[in-house]
Amino acid sequence: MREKRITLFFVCLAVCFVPVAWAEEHEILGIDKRDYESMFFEPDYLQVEPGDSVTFVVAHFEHKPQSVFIPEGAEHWKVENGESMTVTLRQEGVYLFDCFYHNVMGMAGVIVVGDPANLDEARRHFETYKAKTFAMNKDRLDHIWDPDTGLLAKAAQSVQ
Ligand SMILES: [Cu+2]
Repeated sequence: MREKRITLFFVCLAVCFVPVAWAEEHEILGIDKRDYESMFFEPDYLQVEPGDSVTFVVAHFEHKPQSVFIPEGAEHWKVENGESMTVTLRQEGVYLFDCFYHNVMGMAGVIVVGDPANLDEARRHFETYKAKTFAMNKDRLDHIWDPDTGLLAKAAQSVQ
């Protein structure tokens, strides 16, 4: 009896801790102003594994991070005014998010979960979105989206 209990205890322990050890937690901050930059996310690019979580941390009500483009089968998110919100990203692919209030200033970012297999579709969406949305800082995300030198191009190469 006692041995069974001890075995059960260790099985429970394993079940409890194994997923925690795998999934990583990340943070993206909404920043108002630093040096000559204002209204941006830090980091504006994250590469994570399926099952990882990302917490959007905003200092006050003036930021409202939300998903803009997501892989098929994933779920959209919208952070309430001034709240922090954690999303768990299980679906692989490229996610585009922005700030509801400051997307016009180029306050946006990208998360890649695992394999960026939907990159072509995401890029088409981003080009249209950028032309429609960004009035300022139009080149802010070029280091991510540039077809040759961008972080997404490198991410796609690394999984091939
Ligand atoms: Cu904002």
